[in-house]
This record gives sequence, C-alpha cells and structure tokens, in this order.
Amino acid sequence: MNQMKPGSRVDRRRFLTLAGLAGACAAVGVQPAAAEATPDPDIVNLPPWTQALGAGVNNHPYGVPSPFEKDVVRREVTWLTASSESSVSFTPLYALDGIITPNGLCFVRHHGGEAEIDPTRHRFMIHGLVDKPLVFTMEDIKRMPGRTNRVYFLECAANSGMEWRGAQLNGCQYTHGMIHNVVYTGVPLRAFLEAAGVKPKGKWVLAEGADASAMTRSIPLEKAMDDCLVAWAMNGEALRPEQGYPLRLVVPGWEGNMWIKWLRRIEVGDQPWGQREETSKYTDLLADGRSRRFTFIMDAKSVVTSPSPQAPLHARGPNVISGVAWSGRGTVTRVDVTLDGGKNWTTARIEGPALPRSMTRFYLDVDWNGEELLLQSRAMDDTGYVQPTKAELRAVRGVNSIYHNNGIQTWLVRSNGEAENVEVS
Ligand SMILES: Nc1nc2c(c(=O)[nH]1)N[C@H]1C(S)=C(S)[C@@H](COP(=O)(O)O)O[C@H]1N2
Ligand SMILES: [Mo]
Repeated sequence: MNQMKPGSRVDRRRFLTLAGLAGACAAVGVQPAAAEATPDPDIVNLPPWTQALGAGVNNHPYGVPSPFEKDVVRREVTWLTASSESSVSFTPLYALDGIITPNGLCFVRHHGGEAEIDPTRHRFMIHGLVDKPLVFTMEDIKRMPGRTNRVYFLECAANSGMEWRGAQLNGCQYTHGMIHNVVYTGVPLRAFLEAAGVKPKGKWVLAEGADASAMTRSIPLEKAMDDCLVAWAMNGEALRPEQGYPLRLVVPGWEGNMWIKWLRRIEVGDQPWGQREETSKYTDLLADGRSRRFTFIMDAKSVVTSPSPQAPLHARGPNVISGVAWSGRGTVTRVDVTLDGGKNWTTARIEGPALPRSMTRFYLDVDWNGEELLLQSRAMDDTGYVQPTKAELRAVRGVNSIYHNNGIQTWLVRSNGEAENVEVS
C-alpha cells in the first residue's frame, strides 16, 4: 500500500504546519518547534489544478470516481472458485462510509455468468396454484400500483464462510465483503400474487432467474406476501446487469441466494421444491452429521471496517473507529466496540439512518496512544439478539459449515498502525 507510515517526517511536518495555521497547537498539545522553517510547498504554492482550467462538464457523460480512488474496487479471490462465471467478487467495505453501497462497488455473485437481457424482450410470469396465470412486460410492471423505495442489505449466506476453521483472509473486503446495501425501487411481490389470485392450497413460491444457471429457490408464501419486492432500480437508477437487470427479487433480511436476479417467473406451489440451492447448497452440515436447512434469516452481525487490514491507522492521537452492523431480524439498536479483545466494551455511536434489515453505520471516537489493540464489534438488534463470539457459534454449529458465520471478528492493530485478521480465544 502506498501510504505514509505513522510518524514519518513528511507526515509530521505537514501536521505541524496545518496545526500552526489553524492556531490549534495548544488544543492538540503539539509544540510548534521548527515548523515555520520548512513550510509545506503544497500550502505555499498554487497547485497545478488552480493554475489551469479543468475539464468540461461532460468530461464523463456517466461519472466515474477520481483517479486517486482507483484502488477502491471489487476484488476476486481467484483460488476460491474454478471459474469466474460461477464465482464472487467482494465489496471494498474498508474504503466505504455511510450506509449505501455505490452501485459500481456492490459485490457480485453469479452461478452462470452475467446475463445480458434486452428489457423489451424480458417477461415476468406468475403461475402455478393461481386463479389466473399472468405474464408481464417490463412496461406492465412499471405501471403496477404500490411502487415503493426500501433500503435493504443483501448478504450472501457464505459471507465469512472461509473463516469457520480460523482467521484466514486478511481484510474485511474478503471476510465480510459479500454484502451490499442499496435503496431498491419496485413493487411488492404481493401485488402480483394478488392480481393472479393465489389458490387456498398455495403455501410456497418458486422464484426463477433467466440467466444460464436458471437459479431457483423456494420461498414460503408468508414471506412472499410480507415484504418481498420485485425491483427494477437500485440507488435511483436501473439495476446494474450484474445485479439482475432488468428485474430482481428482493427478500429482505434473508440469505442473498434467495434474491433471484434476472427474475422471470414465480410459481405458486403447496410445498418447497427441493432445488439444488436449498439441498446440496445453502444447508449447513453439523458435527453429528445432520444438516440444517431452510436457514433463511441472516442473523445480526457487524465488522469494524476501519481500521482493518486494508485500512491501517496512520497517526496516534484522535482516530475514528468505524464499522457496519446489520440484522435480518430487524433494526440494529446498539453496537459495542472493544479495544482489548472483549474485556471492556464501549457503546459506539450509530450515525445516519438505522433502518430495519439495512446496514447501519457506527463510530467510536478514540485517542490512540499507539498500544496494540484487539479490536472487535458486537451488534444487537431490536429482538434482543446479540451477535455471538466465534467460540459460541462453533460450540453449537461445529466447523463443517460454510454458511451463516456471524461470529465476532477480531483485528489485531499493531503499534505501527497495521492491522491483521486474528482470533482471540
Ligand atoms: N438468477 C440468479 N440469481 C441469483 C444468483 C445467480 O447466480 N443467478 N446468485 C444468488 C446469490 S448466491 C447471491 S449471494 C445473490 C448475489 O447478489 P448480487 O450479485 O447482487 O450481489 O444473488 C442471488 N441471485
Ligand atoms: Mo450467495
């Protein structure tokens, strides 16, 4: 990483000069010393961007981030999967703030590659145990009454799945980056089911995607009628192709696998279908050889995103510890942070909207004296659920699982500011 080491000369001189200009030396306890003797050239001279006109207003008809942010990208772990068409890229959580994931940085999980769909040729069908099977065009869907906007996290059930047997991947992008949080625009699935008229025997729905994997998942009718959305927009614009353009299912708080992308049909049935993704996959093998299935809800979880292995601390003194928390059961009501591996906990500030089944941002302002930290966060939600330690989780689940690892994450922050993925016992 091309970043200044804490306490390096350049770093300190700049800080002293800035502090001197602001007249804040006393307030931050810094001695002015020889600061004036070597003024910072970037402050004394006009920088090049002030000396010439910049690019015109349509330099980028579709805007892109500053070139200085070029490292803030989704990343793959190539050894994880055999091919990139059935793989995952991870959200760079360590570099993000607030609660909304920018569209271009939302992690991507495909089973059969990214379908490129012509929206004028896309159809959405409701059939099975209904009075009147219906087929909708995208235009029909956008004329449906009841359009709404909702912020929800989508977490792959396999998020943190590589950490079951111990600390492995060095960065919250990889340990926790199979999550994104955006505002969806769509219509409740209920509206479509009511238009078709669900027969009394109908108890489950099957959602299917139009991609090469034709992903299918069974969803209880109760959930389908409760808060599921048929969505065509994210963060105010059309869904991105990799997120299911032109249509995806939103299944708030439940595992990401059920959020069928490129949604083409909903079939109503009287029992679950037993598809691949709910039998051989997305089930958890326990220590005694039995398997948990239909583990739909994503339990409360949190992670400190900064500092973290990809976002080291750069200076002693005031620092802001930042992270995200979420719960598929409801609203995150409290996040505690420990600096000493769980001996002492302090309640963090939750800042910005704290919405049900959405990511929530927390901060803890600290004064870091350079001592080693064992940094953890612990989320609680409005059902009273408390995020467990990894030891608590393993005591119940064993270590055969891939899915639903919501254990407390630990970062060891060394006195040079660098952080590492570790576990405390
Ligand atoms: N049609 C279809 N839907 C799909 C998938 C897929 O491969 N095909 N992957 C699922 C999985 S496992 C997850 S975690 C989420 C990922 O959504 P994202 O790519 O928007 O992050 O989509 C789900 N829906
Ligand atoms: Mo997933």
